[in-house]
Amino acid sequence: MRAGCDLAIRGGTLVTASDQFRADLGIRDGKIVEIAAEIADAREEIDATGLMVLPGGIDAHVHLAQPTSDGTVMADDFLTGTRSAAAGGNTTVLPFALQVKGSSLRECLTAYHEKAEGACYTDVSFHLIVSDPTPQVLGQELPALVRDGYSSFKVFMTYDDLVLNDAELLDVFDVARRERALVMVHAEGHDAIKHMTRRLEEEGKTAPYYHAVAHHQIAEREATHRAISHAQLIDVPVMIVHVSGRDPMEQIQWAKKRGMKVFAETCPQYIVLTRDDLKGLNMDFEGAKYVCSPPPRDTDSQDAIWEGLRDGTFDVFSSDHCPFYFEGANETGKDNPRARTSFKWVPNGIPGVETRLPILFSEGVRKGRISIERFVALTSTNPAKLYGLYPQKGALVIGADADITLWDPERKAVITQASLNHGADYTPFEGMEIEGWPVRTILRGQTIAADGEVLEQGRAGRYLSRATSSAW
Ligand code: DUC
Ligand code: ZN
Ligand code: ZN
Repeated sequence: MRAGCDLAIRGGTLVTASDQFRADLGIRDGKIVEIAAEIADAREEIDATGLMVLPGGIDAHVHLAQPTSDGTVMADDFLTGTRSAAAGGNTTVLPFALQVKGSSLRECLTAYHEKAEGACYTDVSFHLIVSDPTPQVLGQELPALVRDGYSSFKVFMTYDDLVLNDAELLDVFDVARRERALVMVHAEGHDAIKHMTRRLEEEGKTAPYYHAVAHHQIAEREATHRAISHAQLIDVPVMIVHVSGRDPMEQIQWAKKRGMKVFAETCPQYIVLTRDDLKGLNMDFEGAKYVCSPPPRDTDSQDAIWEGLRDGTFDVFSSDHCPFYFEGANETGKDNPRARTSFKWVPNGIPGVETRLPILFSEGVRKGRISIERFVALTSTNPAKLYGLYPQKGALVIGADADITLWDPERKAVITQASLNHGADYTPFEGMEIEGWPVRTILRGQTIAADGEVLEQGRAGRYLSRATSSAW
């Protein structure tokens, strides 16, 4: 006799990256085992009438408990960061294990695993950040790590402590080609940013707003094209992350039109913030709350990003959750004495793992800019495919992990710091009115968050070893 389900989700509308339909969904032993018009027997059930049943959100770009060059402490560790992710409808997050220059990648990775062990509400898997591509790293560590399931890594074209020069980028791309890994590129031109920063400082333009001038869209466009050209030369797929505006996006369209395997990610800050937010109330320090790299641009770029989200220029929509305190104890926040002397000392990054899905749903689906299927593709199915987790994750199919977000498309909410679970002491999206909200997050069949409350017994997140990216 066929075993019954542990849990049946009844009466909802299932939504995938390509389809939506009314069905019940049955779960046994943490897996989806049945999708049918009606499921007969189940030990427990959830009434999902009026709700959408989505594959759990996968946030493929978050920073948690990451070491910084100046000792600034991040506002989220794995405990608070994944708690916030779960409340926001996510079942998997992919943070970065950063190689500190002079250290081995393996060493940094081991330390990072120790931080995550037993602390996660969602499943997690790590991208690597390669900051020191020594012959040992390129020849031995990186190939071995890709084979161990770390199938993606990020490289930076800016930041003193992270930047790789063109020769180093090409070397890393070579390894990615040999090992069939996916390289994520932070594309901003280092020298252009440094030049602009020096000039602005000489002119006394040191307020947070000038971060957006120094990190000019032209510097992002140039670096994006350079990364694409290097990838073309080596014949390797690349993912351009956190694309902020029209100019870099056009470079991606240029490459895609030519059939290159160039993939792209954008984030909430590029559709709902602009560089004017960095002005604060009156060019004051409040603007530091919005300092991130690349910075938000203008309304023309917002329009372009929406076009790109609709037409497939963008493959992935992530938060780039990189949380710092605004105040923070002992000068650990954005508002610290050195940052008051120049924007270049303001920690770059904003929190957003909990608000990513509501913002895209509300601004995108509710306002008719993207379909609900596209929403699922951008926030769950595509990241699962591109980062080697599909179909275990990102899919409502028999045999997949029962990672599910129940979504109320009608629920109205206002984003406020008080209502969020992250560790930061502010949200850059304060006061945003939202329509549509995740009302229950289910990880491998177990409810981990419901109505904004994260369940302590839901701290069941596991580490995921990943397969080769679909980019190959
Ligand atoms: N790059 C990121 O990916 N996140 C935050 C800051 C940065 O420069
Ligand atoms: Zn980056
Ligand atoms: Zn980031």
